[in-house]
Amino acid sequence: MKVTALAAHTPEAVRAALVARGWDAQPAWFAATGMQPLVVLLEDISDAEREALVHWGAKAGADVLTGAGWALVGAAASRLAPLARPDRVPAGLERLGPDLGRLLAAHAEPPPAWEIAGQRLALDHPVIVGIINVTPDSFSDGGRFVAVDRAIAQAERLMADGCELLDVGGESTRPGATPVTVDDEIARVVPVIEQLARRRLGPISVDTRKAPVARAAIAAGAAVVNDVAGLAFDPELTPVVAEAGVGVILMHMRGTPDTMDSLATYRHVAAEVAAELSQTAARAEQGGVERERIVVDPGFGFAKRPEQNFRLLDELASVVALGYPVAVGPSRKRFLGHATGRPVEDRDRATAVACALAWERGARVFRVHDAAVAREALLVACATTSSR
Ligand code: PMM
Repeated sequence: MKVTALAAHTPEAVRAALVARGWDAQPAWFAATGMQPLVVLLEDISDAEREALVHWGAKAGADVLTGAGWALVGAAASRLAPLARPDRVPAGLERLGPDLGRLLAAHAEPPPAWEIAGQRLALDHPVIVGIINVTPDSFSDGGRFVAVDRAIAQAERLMADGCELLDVGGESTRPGATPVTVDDEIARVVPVIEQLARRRLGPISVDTRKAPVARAAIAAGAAVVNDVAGLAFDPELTPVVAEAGVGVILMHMRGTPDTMDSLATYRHVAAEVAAELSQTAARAEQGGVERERIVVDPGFGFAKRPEQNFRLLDELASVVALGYPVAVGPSRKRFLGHATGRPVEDRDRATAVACALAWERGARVFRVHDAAVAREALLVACATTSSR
């Protein structure tokens, strides 16, 4: 007899073993994803549901750990599937169906594309978003055209380096940053967006929390609104996004940039960020934003301490399992400096590694300052995981 361990973190290993033994590609893929081990955390469950789960787990050969109000269930995806089917679910576990069904569907078939205004971005490869920050000093009288020229030059470089979206921002979201008025923010970003659109550089995203800024940016040609507040800062922003039919990035944070550091209190950061993002996305959909236009982002550095950012990156699967495409923005952030000891101007290699790790864990959209270095890392990561 010959015994070989297969990689368990990817269905590719089982698929390859089956194809090597004559299976057709499609059934081999379905069988392989079905064999993938999954672990789900169930919360707010009753004693009766706990009992029913333990009973089911013993029969189905699934691992079930429970405590008051919660259960952890570990099993192959194919074993969990009956729990999500109304005709197969054991008595007493009916409440599990909808959420578990969504999770299993996202696992088997991740979203293939992201719909932004007038265009769809395919997600079978890394989508790189280039950062264009329109800095305050560029706003002083007479400096405005210099600022626009500088932004255009930066945009040309980012597009040449492989970006598929340009994210223009006019408000610093660092703690303690001077607040920017709506008029100032519009005056910073709109001339840049107009010039980008005129030169057909883009598509363009606007990094803002404010409805009037988003409205002006969309009128100037923006196809995406990237909101670090997940549409929670300005209640008027949801209808603007919904009515314009633009794409949206819903980022996770707690509080505001000034209060967020004191809110970095988690018992299990990945599970809590995923749960909070799930509510954010549900609110956006209730507000009329189409599901296909939504991307979620764990918000590295926003209300997270360095070690929490690393846990979140490692456990990104919890966010990916929500079923929306996932964006990440680790670029040059402090937590990378924590691990490498490098200053902010020397963190592009660390950024590229973080992006590659995030791709491997399911992220598809990457917001970076230096696209060339990140792209190389992502090309290697993508080539590694996409053998089919
Ligand atoms: N980070 C910053 C600003 N905007 N948007 C998204 N979607 N995700 C991020 O992580 C993010 C963001 C802060 O970084 P910067 O000041 O370097 O732009």
